[in-house]
Amino acid sequence: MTATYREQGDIAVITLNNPPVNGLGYDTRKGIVEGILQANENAAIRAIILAGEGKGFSGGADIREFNTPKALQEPWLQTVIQIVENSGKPVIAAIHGVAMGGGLELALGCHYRVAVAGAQIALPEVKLGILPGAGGTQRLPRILGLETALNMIVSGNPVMSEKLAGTKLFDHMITGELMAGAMDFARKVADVRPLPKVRDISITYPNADGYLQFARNTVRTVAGPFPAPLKCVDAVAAAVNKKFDDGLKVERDLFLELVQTSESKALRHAFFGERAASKIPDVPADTPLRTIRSAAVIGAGTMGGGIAMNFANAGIPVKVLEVKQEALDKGMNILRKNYENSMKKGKLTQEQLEKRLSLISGTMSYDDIGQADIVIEAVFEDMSVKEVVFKKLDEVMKPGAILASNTSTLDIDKIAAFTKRPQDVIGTHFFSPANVMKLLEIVRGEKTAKDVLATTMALAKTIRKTGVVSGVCDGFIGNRMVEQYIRQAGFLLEEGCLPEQVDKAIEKFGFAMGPFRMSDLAGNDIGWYIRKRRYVEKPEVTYSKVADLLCEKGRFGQKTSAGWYDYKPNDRKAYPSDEVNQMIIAHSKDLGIEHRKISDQEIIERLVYALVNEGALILEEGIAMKASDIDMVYLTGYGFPLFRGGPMFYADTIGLSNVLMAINRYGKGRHPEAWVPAPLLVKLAAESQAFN
Ligand code: 3H9
Repeated sequence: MTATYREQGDIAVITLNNPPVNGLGYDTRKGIVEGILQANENAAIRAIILAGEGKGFSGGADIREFNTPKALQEPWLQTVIQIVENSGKPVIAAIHGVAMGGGLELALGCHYRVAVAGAQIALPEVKLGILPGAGGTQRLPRILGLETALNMIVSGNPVMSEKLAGTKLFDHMITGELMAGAMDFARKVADVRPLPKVRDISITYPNADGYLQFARNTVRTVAGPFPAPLKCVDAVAAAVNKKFDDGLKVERDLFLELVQTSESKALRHAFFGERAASKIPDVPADTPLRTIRSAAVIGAGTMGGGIAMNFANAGIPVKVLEVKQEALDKGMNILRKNYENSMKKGKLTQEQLEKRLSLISGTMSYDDIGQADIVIEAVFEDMSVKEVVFKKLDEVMKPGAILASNTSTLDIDKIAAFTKRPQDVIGTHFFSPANVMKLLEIVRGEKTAKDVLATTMALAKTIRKTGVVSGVCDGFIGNRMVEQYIRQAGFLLEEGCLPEQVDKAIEKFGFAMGPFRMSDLAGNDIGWYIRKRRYVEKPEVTYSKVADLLCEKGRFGQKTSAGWYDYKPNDRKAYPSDEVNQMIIAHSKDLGIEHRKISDQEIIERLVYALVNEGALILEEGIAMKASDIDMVYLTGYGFPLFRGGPMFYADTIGLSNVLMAINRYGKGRHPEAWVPAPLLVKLAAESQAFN
């Protein structure tokens, strides 16, 4: 039973018991209704308490039921709330932990609410691309006022229960044990009539229409491609302008509309994808973890410094090692500047800045870092340099320390083999800027111990990253795929595009930045360095040579004020470059290619399907454990548009047979070798299946 009923003297207690967060799935909804009816039938019962078992009252509707028949199976949540509200005996919601979404809506349908401090109160539906669909948009403004309610509904952000003490939301704050306090309260109000109902409160706000118009304008500027935030305003407007039941109807219609949108499906995919990423089939959730109380980072460059900040931000002391005093001083200065910039933007107080800086210390001696629980190497991307570092780490680090490499492409197994403890070696691939980007690719070597993997995944959570496990291969999940994307971008230049056209098309699709602006930011020399290695190691892989020509001109990107675009001092804007465009056209002529007009659709398909096809190979090879892991890598590390749910999810929405058809069509173009369809894609398309 996911909702249990018991009687304690003259009080009935209905307890939601549907782990992990008491989601209001079909069985639970049915249980609540049965409990309310049973309590009403028993003349000895004077009041009913509704409470949650475990970590909270309720996290809301069971998201897993969405788009399944069960979600709409009666009793629907609105029906449940109606039955609660119409109960002849008072119903008291006893809240702890979380009251979110449908959970809060259920509480709003009760006649009274009591809570302990520390509970998160929210209507977070907007974050899932929907709106509160069980009366939340109608009842919250009645009880908290128009402005506070609208802010909560449009932002979806939680407010702590103690902050809401004194508002009409809570009739009583309980300082002791929740259930004892709720019992006392229930007995006090048991005979009060009429029963108070939130629906009966009227919303008073001077010039509400003006305020709603202002809210609409503000929300429009921040909602981007997501329809839900504006619909939230519409639903709240109905609370102001319509009778309660008519407002409920407006809300219900908007909810049903939003739940079907691809944006909402993508957001829900990302929500579950993030949680699924932390589950590793052969590493049980109860694997004992190693303790991480201190850290060290090798290299005080941009990456090393950013990585160190992550530890300091999480309150973990970290030592940064450099071989030269000058480099160390430079790195530590940049770190301080980064924190000072955050402070100037109001994101950090002086006290927090000092605290964080006090957790970071510099050293030039390996002996100083030997006692760290984890060390992350962030030195130059070259195997011989890694060899020197890891041999040294093997000498100095205490037994049991985790030895991690921030390599973005190199073989972790080879790196592990430089030590006598390969079981302690793992890849932790951060993304630049490492203190900002959410993604952490965690590379599991052949010999990486399970507890090292589990500890590193837990560490990712501690430092507020999305940890995604990748197997060992050149470039791991993210960079291996992006190579195909960049490759297509290069071929597009040869065939008729200019950098600006490619970037604009893919940015319109929703990417944060097109491939050429991205390369200019990262440094074109990095790709050049990798390609030079490829020309020797994998001569069969074809590339457009146009990027090499660019680098031969010293146009490495923003850092040299010239890359695919021109840059002006102190201005990050990319200005199309005549010199580069002429170079591209001349190169095509040399190859005997006549420039043709290429549509935005072709650009988007070639870039995105190149990702998808490589993603399918990565899945098939077991480098990624599941398709949603690939999506999480792209959503959190590569600026793939969130509202499209990641490359694999996007391919699913297009239909894999359509994707395959396009791939086969592009395979008839100039570079068939780049369009060999992944066998997994072919198989799934034939079976009308999806990746996710
Ligand atoms: C809604 O209510 C619609 C209504 O307005 C209208 C209906 C008609 N359902 O985050 P965690 C799972 S929409 C099912 O790691 P935490 C989650 O997948 C809903 N499952 O824990 C994970 O499972 P697993 C509005 C859910 O302690 C486990 O719980 N509500 C739901 O860090 C632990 O999750 C929301 O949007 C759910 N509603 O944080 C709340 N929620 O262990 C979304 C979570 O198998 N949830 N799970 O991987 C949250 O924000 C956080 O989960 C919460 C707990 C704060 C509750």
